[in-house]
Amino acid sequence: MTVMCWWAMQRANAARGRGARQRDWVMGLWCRRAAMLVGLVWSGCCVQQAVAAAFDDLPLAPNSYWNGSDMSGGFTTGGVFFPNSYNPSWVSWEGWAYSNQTDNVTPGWANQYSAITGGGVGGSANYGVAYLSDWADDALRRVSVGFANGAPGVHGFYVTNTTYAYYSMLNGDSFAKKFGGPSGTDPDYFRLVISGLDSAYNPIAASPVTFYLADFRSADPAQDYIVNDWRFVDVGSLVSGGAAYLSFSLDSSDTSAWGINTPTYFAVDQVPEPASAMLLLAAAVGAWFMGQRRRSA
Ligand SMILES: [Ca+2]
Ligand SMILES: [Ca+2]
Repeated sequence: MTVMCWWAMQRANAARGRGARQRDWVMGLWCRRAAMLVGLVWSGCCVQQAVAAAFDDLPLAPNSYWNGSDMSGGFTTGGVFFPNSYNPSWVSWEGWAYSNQTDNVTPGWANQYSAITGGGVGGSANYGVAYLSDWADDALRRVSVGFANGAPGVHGFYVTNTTYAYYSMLNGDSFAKKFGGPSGTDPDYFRLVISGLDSAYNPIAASPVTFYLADFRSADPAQDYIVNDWRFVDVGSLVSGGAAYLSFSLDSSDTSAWGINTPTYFAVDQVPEPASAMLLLAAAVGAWFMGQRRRSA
């Protein structure tokens, strides 16, 4: 809109010499209103950006992680609380951790805090790591939405596989199968299911959002994949549907009597949402245009 406006003003300026001052004035008024509207929308989206959980506001030594061993029960980034349960007897944890580890080549549980991307979204150091087994408490699955529930538009976050889960699915390990099986044709999948909950933790009407961290269901082997980059997951339908919390669970085609065999981990990160980047650009063009107008007035 602002770009169109700028183009129209250039046309009007070119026509100024031919006595188009009236049209120029009307267009200027319209453009000021357009720029103001963009500014308002932009400031609205910045409020949402400010609460985006990017994990980079959390202190972390190089090549390390936080897994709840301080028994604090969770952490907050960008105003969003991520619950954690740590068991000192077993030296084990569940729920949400955060990490800046970069090892995307070493398979196995000992490398459970690394994302397969080797870092956070957009070159950022920190990212979140979730470990949610079949038996994880509901309270450990829930994360507050982080912006006003009912807000329309594109809302979401970035997700990828952990190095541990990625290589387990790619090659198989002592617990889990190689995805596709020996023939490569087994229709395996590993997916994240995100449900919207209201403030009393009841499911909202909007359908859960499903994201495939690996999908071998296609009959065409070329379509089979295991995610190894950051992918945006749009949960706008849950936010606009009134979700106060998002509840995360994992689902795999590879299960046994003890539950999911695939390592039940995923990595998560956040950056300004795609719609915000477009609005930021529009606002910058609008601001430049207003400056031009003031100079020429
Ligand atoms: Ca980050
Ligand atoms: Ca397949």
